[in-house]
Amino acid sequence: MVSAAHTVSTWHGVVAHYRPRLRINSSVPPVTLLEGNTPLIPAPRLARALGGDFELLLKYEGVNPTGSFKDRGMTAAITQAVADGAQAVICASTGNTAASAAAYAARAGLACVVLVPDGKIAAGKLAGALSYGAQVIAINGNFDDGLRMVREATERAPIVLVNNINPARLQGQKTAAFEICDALGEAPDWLCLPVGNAGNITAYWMGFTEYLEDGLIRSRPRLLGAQAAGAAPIVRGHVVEKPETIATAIRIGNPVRWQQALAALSESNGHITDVTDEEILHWYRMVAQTEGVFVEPACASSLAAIAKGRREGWLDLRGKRVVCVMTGHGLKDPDTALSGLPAPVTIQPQIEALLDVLQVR
Ligand code: AN7
Repeated sequence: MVSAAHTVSTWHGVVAHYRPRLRINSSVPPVTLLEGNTPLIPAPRLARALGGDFELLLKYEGVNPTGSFKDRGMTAAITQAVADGAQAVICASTGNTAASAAAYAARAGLACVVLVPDGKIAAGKLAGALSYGAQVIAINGNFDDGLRMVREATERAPIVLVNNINPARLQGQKTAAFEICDALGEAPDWLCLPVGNAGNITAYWMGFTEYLEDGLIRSRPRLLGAQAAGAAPIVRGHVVEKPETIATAIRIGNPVRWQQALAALSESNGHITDVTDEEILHWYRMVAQTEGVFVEPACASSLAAIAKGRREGWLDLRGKRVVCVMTGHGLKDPDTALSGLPAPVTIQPQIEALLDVLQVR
């Protein structure tokens, strides 16, 4: 006989699973939506499109509860906020952090305020933040302006900052590195990911480093970071005052974790490079059409970076195992998904009409 308990997931979220490794105040039960434990999907067809002769795996973070990797950091940050007795949280966001903060705050019964760049946030992210009941404030400015404002707000009002300046966020996000190592039994040769505020690259590096120090892996991966050409402060070496890219998630001109990202890149003997919106859009379509993995545009920057590195000859992946982090779900940004693709053909509900338009090769 199957008892009811057997029908319930044995996964209790990243804070419960990795609690001894997380340096957060977790004196209360975790505020969780059972985030994490995301799939590491082999992508052989995409690897062939990228030149073949290496193994490619996609860490599909889009299947987290609010559709992005931000949930890993948010379960940690909101758990700590509750443990610390907070009543309200605030963040600036290009969208995913806003949706995630709103969801975890709702779950914890906290008030949540999010600042987003007016008109430059993907529809699914705005829909999420509003649906979870956050106070959403659109500013006539970009993410960097919003961050400056929320930092100051937390000094003047009793409200906790949940941007990745908050160390608990990185503590939660480093669990993605743990999961990859737990799944593979070792670290991959390369880890590729988009870089916006540079919290995620910093958190991954922290995770791999801690597993190395504890003898759970023998080596750490090399890091390949990707920025959008119009929003590439780390690649250029200076703040970008007016960042622009189709990949609105990484439309950031002055990353908070800039120095830590540089340290991680240099310690890992890695690379950071910039890719154009055209390249991003190309690989955005490719990952969906070759592997059935629908991601938001920012994610495709890591694939575009691989293509660029191989084309220009500075990235040798022969025989290597590469993990690309697909940080957010494609449904977050339906407008970009639909633009540039033909609308469906409309036909009469008759078989002849269907046979006329069938495109089976
Ligand atoms: C899908 O939500 O900054 O380098 O405010 O949504 O850690 O900033 C989002 C960033 C990559 C970059 N991929 O990560 C926000 C925000 C997706 C993202 C990044 C973001 P970081």
